[in-house]
Amino acid sequence: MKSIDVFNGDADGLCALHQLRMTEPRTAQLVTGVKRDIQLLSRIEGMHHAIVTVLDVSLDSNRQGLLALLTNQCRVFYADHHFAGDIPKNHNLEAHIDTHPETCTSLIVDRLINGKHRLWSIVGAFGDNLVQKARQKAKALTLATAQINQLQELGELLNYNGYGASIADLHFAPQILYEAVQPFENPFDFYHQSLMLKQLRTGFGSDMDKARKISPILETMVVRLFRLPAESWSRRISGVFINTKTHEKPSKAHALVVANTDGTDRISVRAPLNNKTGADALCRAFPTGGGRTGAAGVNALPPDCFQNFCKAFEKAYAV
Ligand SMILES: [Mn+2]
Repeated sequence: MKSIDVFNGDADGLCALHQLRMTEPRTAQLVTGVKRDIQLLSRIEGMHHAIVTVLDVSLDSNRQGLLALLTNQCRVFYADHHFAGDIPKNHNLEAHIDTHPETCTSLIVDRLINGKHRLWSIVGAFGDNLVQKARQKAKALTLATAQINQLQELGELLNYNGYGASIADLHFAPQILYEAVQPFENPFDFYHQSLMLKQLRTGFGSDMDKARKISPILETMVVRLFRLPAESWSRRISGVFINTKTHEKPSKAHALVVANTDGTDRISVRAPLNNKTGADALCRAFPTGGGRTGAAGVNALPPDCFQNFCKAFEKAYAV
């Protein structure tokens, strides 16, 4: 039977698949995309009798594709931490869904394989901004502070690479980055040897220098909202930028706006770090919105909704 590995093109998706394939090696067709490109199953819904592994993309967003695959007698293994809605009951579906805000797909896989490649699960958790959780796991392995910082930087740089409107915005197509990581059982070896990682570090530094000059366009006691210009570097840095801002002021909710080429706005929302609630509900109230309780977004907000979004954002986190 043909195997297909479907994974989100961010650090969490990549590290989840890497852990699984080190544990259970398999030659598979890879299906992935930029981090925001989550409707990955729509690309393969015509497949029959395949073994499909799906990682780190919302089941609810892929429901149609999933049901088609199950109808076509595919066997599907699904691990994820995004909003799933009803999980279809089907003997060909093995679903491991945990939407707890302090977990991610790499940590779900870590649990399933009994911590066999825990270092990579920690990289994935850092990538998904679960900094406390990742540090706690790393400390339990008695890693030195310098090593923990390396895993964090690795997670953040892999995650940084996933952000963009299309593959053209990215330094590397996620599939290429995954294939570069694949030979490395130990993330520290990849950290020290990879020239691709070096290139990501340089690109990240230059994007971040530009972003640091940007001030919030709205700031209250409870929220901050930023807008970055509609350029490739903004789209690449947006994820790390908003995470950095959130850590600067952990009691405030954050939103970041970057215009799409069609005039709509792409919005990322982070709930306050010390109260990871409400981001998903806020974003789902707008067309093309979705996500998790702590981190969510609106893919294409019509320009005439922007003021309403600002009001709803302030209101969602008003004390
Ligand atoms: Mn994730």
